[in-house]
Amino acid sequence: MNAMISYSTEVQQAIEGKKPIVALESTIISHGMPYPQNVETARIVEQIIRDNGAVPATIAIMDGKIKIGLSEEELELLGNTPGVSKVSRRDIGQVIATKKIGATTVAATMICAELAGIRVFATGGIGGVHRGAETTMDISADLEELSNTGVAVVCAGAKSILDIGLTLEYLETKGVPVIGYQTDVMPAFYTRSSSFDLTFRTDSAEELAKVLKAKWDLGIDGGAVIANPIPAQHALEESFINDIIAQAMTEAKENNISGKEVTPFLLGKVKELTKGSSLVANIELVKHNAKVGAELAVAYNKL
Ligand code: PSU
Ligand code: MN
Repeated sequence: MNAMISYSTEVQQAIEGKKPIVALESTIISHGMPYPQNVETARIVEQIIRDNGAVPATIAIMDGKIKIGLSEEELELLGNTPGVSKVSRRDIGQVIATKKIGATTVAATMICAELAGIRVFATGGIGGVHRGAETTMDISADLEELSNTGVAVVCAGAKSILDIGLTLEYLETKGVPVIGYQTDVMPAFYTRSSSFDLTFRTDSAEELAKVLKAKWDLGIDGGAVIANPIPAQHALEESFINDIIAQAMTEAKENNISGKEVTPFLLGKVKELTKGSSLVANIELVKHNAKVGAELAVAYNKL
């Protein structure tokens, strides 16, 4: 095995025992939620995956290694150390070589999961094409990764800080299936729906697993987006959240936020402006994605 990859005992045993595994990202912990809710949520999400018959593998970079599966102390370090690096594809070599603490984005987590042979990954939301990208060219590396790397990402869609329509266009061009899980339309993270129809819907983890197996067995590389809407009782009111997103975007512009800071800035502002109600919604949708991710990993493992 690669000397730059280190597995937790739990994940190592799961690999040896051919058990279903669900990858989890760490940028959501370091940059997506405040302490201590970030670490608490990470622990709860791992337990949900165990309770649904799979093994969680939270991924991060520490001590010059890719860690597949984190200890309690490592989770705490990630969630409560100032200056943890946000690591996407371009940053991996640098953060390993300089032995910094790195939190992996969707893109980097997909890369690490594939290296570890893990096919299913659960998170909150993917990055995408930002609103105004026709001038800023701000398009998340997550989309390119979904095109190239063979991991299915269970998420609640893309936040409307992004241009959801352009994000779907980009994914279509890159050949990435976007599969609605018990939905016909693309969910918008805090809300269950958007105005964008999806071309394919599945209603069970077993069906989803078959779709992925058919694609990969044919040698059609690349990932898939499994779009799983936030549970209805936790969804936010659409006009409320849209006004807040608009304000967050104005503030990002006024503060000249650019590059990798854009997404964390917008996420933080939305949380502040909703007085925390967005955080509750965020936690609940991640928990739901973890459950569906575990069910998918179990079903895929049986095929
Ligand atoms: N969207 C969310 N929560 C998040 C992120 C996105 O609702 O935590 C994080 C994920 O790690 C995602 C990254 O991969 O932001 C995308 O950042 P960028 O737009 O800079 O590629
Ligand atoms: Mn960007």
